[in-house]
Amino acid sequence: KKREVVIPVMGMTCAACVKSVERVINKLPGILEVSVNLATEKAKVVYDPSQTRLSEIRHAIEKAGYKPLEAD
Ligand code: 9UX
Repeated sequence: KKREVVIPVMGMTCAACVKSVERVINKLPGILEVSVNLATEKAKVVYDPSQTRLSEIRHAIEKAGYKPLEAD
């Protein structure tokens, strides 16, 4: 099973921020694709919801120092 979510993320100001967010999300189990866009301030994640919950993705973003808003 596969689910796609787009999460607005506040606080990313440079390309290294983008890489940090991508890295912490990619560490979670069952992550299939991650694409973070600095211009739109959104993280698109394709994942297996039986392995990682959306709340865990959001928590990983917060722990890295950024602010996830409500998913689209
Ligand atoms: Mo760039 Mo982001 O110097 O937390 S890494 S602003």
